[in-house]
Amino acid sequence: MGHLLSKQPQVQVLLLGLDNAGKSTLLYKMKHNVSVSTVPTIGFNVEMLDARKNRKPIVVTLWDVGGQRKMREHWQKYHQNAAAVVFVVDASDRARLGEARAELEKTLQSEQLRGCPLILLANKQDVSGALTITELKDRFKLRKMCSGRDWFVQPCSATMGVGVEETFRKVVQMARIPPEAV
Ligand code: G3D
Ligand code: MG
Repeated sequence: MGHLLSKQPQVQVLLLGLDNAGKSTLLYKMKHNVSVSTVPTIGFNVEMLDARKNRKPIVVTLWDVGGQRKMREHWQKYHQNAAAVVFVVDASDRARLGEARAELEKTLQSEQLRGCPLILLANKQDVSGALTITELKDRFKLRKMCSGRDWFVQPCSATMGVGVEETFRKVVQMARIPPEAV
């Protein structure tokens, strides 16, 4: 909890996506690959990870606010201070792609997330038949959906730990640091 008292700039990152996409698995993997402290909470998981951006130490707080329908109304509350959004998609679940796309579109339409960078994760790449990042980009019409913001699509397998470090590096690189925090 020392982080809360530290002078290091803190960035808030939202982990979003449908239930079963792999958000909690990813969060857990990031924590154990990159290390640091946990804050137990009710209704969602939070992890604070140390990182360096522009050679300065920062603290990245990752919010996994839950993908179940009843939790989705709470996403809005976490949008305000977001430095980046990580939207996790189960790339092996073709049946729910439309639902995932609709959820992402709705999320990006939030006024508070205007211009907020997006990292789209094509998760579960270890499952045969999973959509590639190119397929996902096309199916989501991502270029059009993301006009006016930075975006990046990362393949990963949260369970295998493949693409997880790359995701964290990308998050740190793309996160917007509030000017007053530097
Ligand atoms: P959520 O937090 O987005 O709801 P979870 O999703 O992290 O709870 O993961 C949902 C299920 O998907 C879990 O399976 C988890 O192990 C699995 N999963 C997550 N990431 C991957 C991945 O990269 N590959 C594969 N094959 N499975 C993954 P269970 O069976 O525990 O419900
Ligand atoms: Mg979860």
